[in-house]
Amino acid sequence: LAIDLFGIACDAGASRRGCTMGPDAMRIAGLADVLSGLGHAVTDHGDIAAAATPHTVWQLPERRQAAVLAMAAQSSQQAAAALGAGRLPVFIGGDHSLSIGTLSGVAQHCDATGKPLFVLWVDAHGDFNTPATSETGNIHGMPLALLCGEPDFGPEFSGPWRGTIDPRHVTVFGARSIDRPERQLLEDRGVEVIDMRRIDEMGVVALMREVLARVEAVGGHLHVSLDVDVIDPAIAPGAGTPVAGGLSFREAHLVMEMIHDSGTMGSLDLVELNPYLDNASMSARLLVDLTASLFGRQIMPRQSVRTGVD
Ligand code: DIR
Ligand code: MN
Ligand code: MN
Ligand code: MN
Repeated sequence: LAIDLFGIACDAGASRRGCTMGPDAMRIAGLADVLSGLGHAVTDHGDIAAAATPHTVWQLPERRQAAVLAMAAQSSQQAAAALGAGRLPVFIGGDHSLSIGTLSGVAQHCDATGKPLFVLWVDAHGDFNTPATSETGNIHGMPLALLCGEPDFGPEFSGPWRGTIDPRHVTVFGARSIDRPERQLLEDRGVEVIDMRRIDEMGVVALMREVLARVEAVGGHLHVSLDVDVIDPAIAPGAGTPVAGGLSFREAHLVMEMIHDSGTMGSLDLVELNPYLDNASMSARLLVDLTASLFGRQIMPRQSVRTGVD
Protein backbone atom coordinates (compact mmCIF):
# COMPACT_ATOMS: atom_id res chain seq x y z
CA LEU A 1 0.00 0.00 0.00
CA ALA A 2 0.90 3.66 -0.39
CA ILE A 3 0.50 5.16 3.07
CA ASP A 4 0.43 8.89 3.88
CA LEU A 5 1.21 9.89 7.47
CA PHE A 6 -0.15 13.22 8.71
CA GLY A 7 0.61 14.47 12.22
CA ILE A 8 -2.17 16.51 13.82
CA ALA A 9 -0.56 17.88 16.96
CA CYS A 10 -3.70 19.28 18.58
CA ASP A 11 -5.04 19.25 22.11
CA ALA A 12 -7.64 22.00 21.86
CA GLY A 13 -10.44 19.44 22.17
CA ALA A 14 -8.94 17.51 25.09
CA SER A 15 -9.45 17.67 28.83
CA ARG A 16 -5.73 17.81 29.54
CA ARG A 17 -2.79 19.16 27.59
CA GLY A 18 -0.04 16.96 26.16
CA CYS A 19 -1.37 15.01 23.20
CA THR A 20 0.26 17.62 20.96
CA MET A 21 3.33 15.44 21.53
CA GLY A 22 1.55 12.34 20.22
CA PRO A 23 2.72 12.52 16.60
CA ASP A 24 6.38 12.87 17.58
CA ALA A 25 6.15 10.07 20.13
CA MET A 26 4.77 7.76 17.43
CA ARG A 27 7.48 8.82 14.99
CA ILE A 28 10.21 8.22 17.56
CA ALA A 29 8.65 4.85 18.40
CA GLY A 30 9.31 3.95 14.76
CA LEU A 31 5.92 4.07 13.04
CA ALA A 32 7.20 4.82 9.52
CA ASP A 33 9.96 2.20 9.66
CA VAL A 34 7.62 -0.45 10.97
CA LEU A 35 5.20 0.16 8.09
CA SER A 36 7.98 0.27 5.48
CA GLY A 37 9.29 -2.98 6.92
CA LEU A 38 5.94 -4.56 6.10
CA GLY A 39 6.45 -3.63 2.45
CA HIS A 40 4.41 -0.44 2.29
CA ALA A 41 5.49 2.81 0.62
CA VAL A 42 5.29 5.35 3.44
CA THR A 43 5.40 9.15 3.18
CA ASP A 44 5.45 11.23 6.36
CA HIS A 45 4.00 14.66 5.55
CA GLY A 46 4.93 16.13 8.93
CA ASP A 47 2.42 17.97 11.07
CA ILE A 48 -0.62 19.85 9.78
CA ALA A 49 0.08 23.49 10.55
CA ALA A 50 -3.26 24.66 11.94
CA ALA A 51 -3.16 22.28 14.89
CA ALA A 52 -1.02 24.26 17.36
CA THR A 53 -2.79 26.00 20.23
CA PRO A 54 -0.97 28.49 22.48
CA HIS A 55 -1.78 28.14 26.17
CA THR A 56 -3.62 31.47 26.24
CA VAL A 57 -5.99 30.09 23.60
CA TRP A 58 -6.33 26.75 25.35
CA GLN A 59 -7.65 28.48 28.46
CA LEU A 60 -10.64 30.00 26.63
CA PRO A 61 -13.36 27.52 25.55
CA GLU A 62 -14.67 29.52 22.59
CA ARG A 63 -11.17 30.01 21.20
CA ARG A 64 -10.38 26.33 21.67
CA GLN A 65 -13.50 25.54 19.70
CA ALA A 66 -12.46 27.88 16.89
CA ALA A 67 -9.02 26.23 16.88
CA VAL A 68 -10.58 22.78 16.50
CA LEU A 69 -12.67 23.85 13.53
CA ALA A 70 -9.80 25.69 11.80
CA MET A 71 -7.77 22.52 12.05
CA ALA A 72 -10.71 20.46 10.75
CA ALA A 73 -10.94 22.61 7.62
CA GLN A 74 -7.33 21.82 6.81
CA SER A 75 -7.31 18.10 7.66
CA SER A 76 -10.54 17.54 5.78
CA GLN A 77 -8.87 18.68 2.56
CA GLN A 78 -5.79 16.60 3.24
CA ALA A 79 -7.86 13.48 3.82
CA ALA A 80 -9.84 13.91 0.60
CA ALA A 81 -6.69 14.69 -1.41
CA ALA A 82 -4.75 11.65 -0.14
CA LEU A 83 -7.66 9.31 -0.89
CA GLY A 84 -8.19 10.92 -4.28
CA ALA A 85 -4.56 10.14 -5.10
CA GLY A 86 -5.16 6.48 -4.25
CA ARG A 87 -3.27 6.58 -0.96
CA LEU A 88 -4.26 5.42 2.51
CA PRO A 89 -4.09 8.33 4.97
CA VAL A 90 -3.11 7.75 8.60
CA PHE A 91 -3.76 10.70 10.92
CA ILE A 92 -1.65 10.77 14.07
CA GLY A 93 -3.10 12.78 16.93
CA GLY A 94 -3.67 14.78 18.75
CA ASP A 95 -6.98 14.61 20.57
CA HIS A 96 -10.08 12.99 19.09
CA SER A 97 -11.60 16.28 17.89
CA LEU A 98 -9.28 15.86 14.88
CA SER A 99 -11.66 13.23 13.47
CA ILE A 100 -14.15 15.99 12.66
CA GLY A 101 -11.85 17.03 9.84
CA THR A 102 -10.41 13.68 8.82
CA LEU A 103 -13.76 11.90 8.64
CA SER A 104 -15.45 14.69 6.76
CA GLY A 105 -12.68 14.50 4.13
CA VAL A 106 -13.11 10.74 3.97
CA ALA A 107 -16.87 11.18 3.61
CA GLN A 108 -16.35 13.63 0.72
CA HIS A 109 -14.19 11.07 -1.04
CA CYS A 110 -16.73 8.31 -0.49
CA ASP A 111 -19.55 10.51 -1.80
CA ALA A 112 -17.52 11.21 -4.93
CA THR A 113 -16.68 7.55 -5.56
CA GLY A 114 -20.00 6.07 -4.45
CA LYS A 115 -18.38 3.80 -1.87
CA PRO A 116 -20.50 3.33 1.25
CA LEU A 117 -18.63 4.65 4.30
CA PHE A 118 -18.52 2.75 7.58
CA VAL A 119 -16.90 4.02 10.77
CA LEU A 120 -15.34 1.81 13.44
CA TRP A 121 -14.81 4.01 16.52
CA VAL A 122 -12.57 2.02 18.85
CA ASP A 123 -12.84 3.93 22.12
CA ALA A 124 -13.60 3.69 25.83
CA HIS A 125 -16.07 6.53 25.23
CA GLY A 126 -18.99 7.15 22.88
CA ASP A 127 -17.80 10.63 21.80
CA PHE A 128 -21.46 11.38 21.03
CA ASN A 129 -22.01 14.36 23.32
CA THR A 130 -23.31 17.68 22.03
CA PRO A 131 -22.84 21.17 23.50
CA ALA A 132 -26.20 20.56 25.20
CA THR A 133 -25.42 17.15 26.74
CA SER A 134 -21.70 17.50 27.49
CA GLU A 135 -20.77 17.71 31.18
CA THR A 136 -17.22 18.82 30.39
CA GLY A 137 -17.54 21.02 27.29
CA ASN A 138 -14.57 19.16 25.79
CA ILE A 139 -14.93 18.74 22.05
CA HIS A 140 -13.08 15.42 22.01
CA GLY A 141 -16.27 14.01 23.55
CA MET A 142 -18.42 15.32 20.66
CA PRO A 143 -16.94 14.54 17.21
CA LEU A 144 -19.26 11.66 16.31
CA ALA A 145 -22.38 13.63 17.24
CA LEU A 146 -21.31 16.57 15.07
CA LEU A 147 -20.43 14.30 12.14
CA CYS A 148 -23.76 12.46 12.50
CA GLY A 149 -25.67 15.75 12.26
CA GLU A 150 -26.95 16.30 15.80
CA PRO A 151 -28.96 19.56 15.80
CA ASP A 152 -27.66 20.86 19.17
CA PHE A 153 -24.53 22.27 17.55
CA GLY A 154 -24.82 26.02 16.90
CA PRO A 155 -24.00 27.78 13.62
CA GLU A 156 -20.40 28.25 14.81
CA PHE A 157 -19.95 24.51 14.17
CA SER A 158 -21.06 24.73 10.54
CA GLY A 159 -18.80 23.21 7.92
CA PRO A 160 -18.48 20.27 5.55
CA TRP A 161 -18.30 17.89 8.56
CA ARG A 162 -21.80 18.54 9.77
CA GLY A 163 -24.06 15.53 9.21
CA THR A 164 -21.76 13.78 6.75
CA ILE A 165 -21.88 10.41 8.52
CA ASP A 166 -24.85 8.04 8.69
CA PRO A 167 -25.12 7.06 12.39
CA ARG A 168 -26.40 3.61 11.35
CA HIS A 169 -23.01 2.99 9.71
CA VAL A 170 -21.10 3.72 12.91
CA THR A 171 -19.89 1.09 15.39
CA VAL A 172 -18.42 2.15 18.71
CA PHE A 173 -16.22 -0.69 19.95
CA GLY A 174 -14.83 -1.14 23.48
CA ALA A 175 -16.97 1.47 25.24
CA ARG A 176 -17.26 1.54 29.02
CA SER A 177 -17.81 5.22 29.86
CA ILE A 178 -20.87 6.83 28.31
CA ASP A 179 -22.76 9.74 29.81
CA ARG A 180 -26.51 9.27 30.40
CA PRO A 181 -27.87 11.71 27.77
CA GLU A 182 -25.15 10.55 25.38
CA ARG A 183 -26.38 6.98 25.77
CA GLN A 184 -29.90 8.07 24.87
CA LEU A 185 -28.67 9.80 21.71
CA LEU A 186 -26.64 6.76 20.65
CA GLU A 187 -29.74 4.59 21.04
CA ASP A 188 -32.08 7.03 19.31
CA ARG A 189 -29.80 7.47 16.28
CA GLY A 190 -29.15 3.77 15.84
CA VAL A 191 -25.41 3.79 16.47
CA GLU A 192 -24.15 0.27 17.17
CA VAL A 193 -22.37 0.26 20.53
CA ILE A 194 -20.35 -2.84 21.30
CA ASP A 195 -19.57 -2.24 24.95
CA MET A 196 -17.10 -4.09 27.14
CA ARG A 197 -19.80 -6.32 28.59
CA ARG A 198 -20.69 -7.61 25.13
CA ILE A 199 -17.01 -8.14 24.42
CA ASP A 200 -16.66 -10.07 27.69
CA GLU A 201 -19.67 -12.21 26.82
CA MET A 202 -19.14 -12.80 23.10
CA GLY A 203 -15.42 -12.25 22.56
CA VAL A 204 -13.93 -9.88 20.02
CA VAL A 205 -13.90 -12.42 17.15
CA ALA A 206 -17.64 -13.03 16.81
CA LEU A 207 -18.41 -9.34 17.20
CA MET A 208 -15.78 -8.08 14.77
CA ARG A 209 -16.77 -10.68 12.15
CA GLU A 210 -20.26 -9.21 12.08
CA VAL A 211 -19.03 -5.63 11.80
CA LEU A 212 -16.57 -6.44 9.02
CA ALA A 213 -18.98 -8.69 7.12
CA ARG A 214 -21.39 -5.77 6.74
CA VAL A 215 -18.66 -3.64 5.18
CA GLU A 216 -17.40 -6.47 2.96
CA ALA A 217 -20.91 -7.26 1.72
CA VAL A 218 -21.24 -3.88 -0.01
CA GLY A 219 -17.58 -3.22 -0.85
CA GLY A 220 -17.53 -0.39 1.69
CA HIS A 221 -14.78 1.93 2.87
CA LEU A 222 -13.98 1.37 6.55
CA HIS A 223 -12.59 4.32 8.48
CA VAL A 224 -10.98 3.19 11.73
CA SER A 225 -10.68 5.75 14.50
CA LEU A 226 -8.51 4.27 17.25
CA ASP A 227 -8.51 6.06 20.61
CA VAL A 228 -5.64 4.79 22.77
CA ASP A 229 -7.93 4.84 25.83
CA VAL A 230 -9.82 1.80 24.52
CA ILE A 231 -6.86 -0.26 25.73
CA ASP A 232 -6.61 -1.08 29.39
CA PRO A 233 -4.79 1.76 31.18
CA ALA A 234 -2.58 -0.78 32.95
CA ILE A 235 -0.80 -1.35 29.62
CA ALA A 236 -1.57 2.02 27.96
CA PRO A 237 -1.32 4.73 30.63
CA GLY A 238 -0.63 7.54 28.14
CA ALA A 239 -4.27 8.64 27.92
CA GLY A 240 -5.91 11.80 29.26
CA THR A 241 -9.18 10.14 30.30
CA PRO A 242 -8.26 6.59 31.33
CA VAL A 243 -11.05 4.14 32.21
CA ALA A 244 -10.36 0.80 33.90
CA GLY A 245 -11.38 -2.45 32.25
CA GLY A 246 -10.24 -1.90 28.67
CA LEU A 247 -9.14 -4.19 25.88
CA SER A 248 -6.29 -6.51 26.72
CA PHE A 249 -3.07 -6.60 24.69
CA ARG A 250 -4.21 -9.74 22.86
CA GLU A 251 -7.77 -8.52 22.25
CA ALA A 252 -6.52 -5.24 20.80
CA HIS A 253 -4.10 -7.01 18.46
CA LEU A 254 -6.76 -9.48 17.36
CA VAL A 255 -9.14 -6.66 16.45
CA MET A 256 -6.38 -5.03 14.37
CA GLU A 257 -5.43 -8.34 12.71
CA MET A 258 -9.04 -9.01 11.76
CA ILE A 259 -9.43 -5.53 10.28
CA HIS A 260 -6.31 -6.11 8.21
CA ASP A 261 -7.49 -9.50 6.96
CA SER A 262 -10.82 -8.04 5.87
CA GLY A 263 -9.03 -5.65 3.50
CA THR A 264 -11.71 -3.02 4.10
CA MET A 265 -9.78 -0.29 5.91
CA GLY A 266 -9.32 2.80 3.75
CA SER A 267 -8.29 5.41 6.33
CA LEU A 268 -7.16 5.56 9.95
CA ASP A 269 -6.94 7.93 12.94
CA LEU A 270 -4.56 7.14 15.82
CA VAL A 271 -5.63 9.51 18.57
CA GLU A 272 -5.41 10.69 22.17
CA LEU A 273 -1.88 9.48 22.88
CA ASN A 274 -0.57 11.78 25.62
CA PRO A 275 3.19 11.24 25.99
CA TYR A 276 3.24 13.55 29.02
CA LEU A 277 1.17 10.97 30.93
CA ASP A 278 2.81 7.90 29.41
CA ASN A 279 5.08 5.53 31.29
CA ALA A 280 8.43 5.16 29.50
CA SER A 281 6.70 5.39 26.09
CA MET A 282 4.92 2.09 26.61
CA SER A 283 1.65 3.41 25.12
CA ALA A 284 3.39 4.92 22.09
CA ARG A 285 5.17 1.64 21.42
CA LEU A 286 1.97 -0.34 21.88
CA LEU A 287 0.15 1.92 19.41
CA VAL A 288 2.92 1.45 16.85
CA ASP A 289 2.69 -2.33 17.27
CA LEU A 290 -1.09 -2.26 16.96
CA THR A 291 -0.72 -0.22 13.76
CA ALA A 292 1.69 -2.87 12.49
CA SER A 293 -1.00 -5.51 13.07
CA LEU A 294 -3.48 -3.30 11.20
CA PHE A 295 -1.12 -3.17 8.22
CA GLY A 296 -0.33 -6.84 8.01
CA ARG A 297 2.20 -7.90 10.62
CA GLN A 298 1.63 -11.57 11.41
CA ILE A 299 3.22 -13.98 13.86
CA MET A 300 2.94 -16.83 11.33
CA PRO A 301 1.47 -16.59 7.83
CA ARG A 302 -2.25 -17.33 7.64
CA GLN A 303 -3.53 -20.25 5.55
CA SER A 304 -6.26 -18.08 4.14
CA VAL A 305 -6.32 -14.34 3.71
CA ARG A 306 -9.86 -13.83 4.96
CA THR A 307 -10.07 -14.96 8.56
CA GLY A 308 -13.52 -13.40 8.77
CA VAL A 309 -15.05 -16.22 6.74
CA ASP A 310 -12.77 -19.27 6.95
C1 DIR B 1 -16.74 12.56 28.47
C2 DIR B 1 -15.37 11.98 28.26
N1 DIR B 1 -17.77 11.69 27.96
C3 DIR B 1 -16.84 13.94 27.80
N2 DIR B 1 -15.11 11.78 26.90
C4 DIR B 1 -13.90 11.46 26.38
O1 DIR B 1 -16.03 14.79 28.14
O2 DIR B 1 -17.72 14.14 26.98
N3 DIR B 1 -13.77 11.19 25.15
N4 DIR B 1 -12.85 11.38 27.14
O3 DIR B 1 -12.66 10.75 24.55
MN1 MN C 1 -12.30 9.34 21.76
MN1 MN D 1 -11.86 7.97 24.61
MN1 MN E 1 -26.90 1.56 4.60
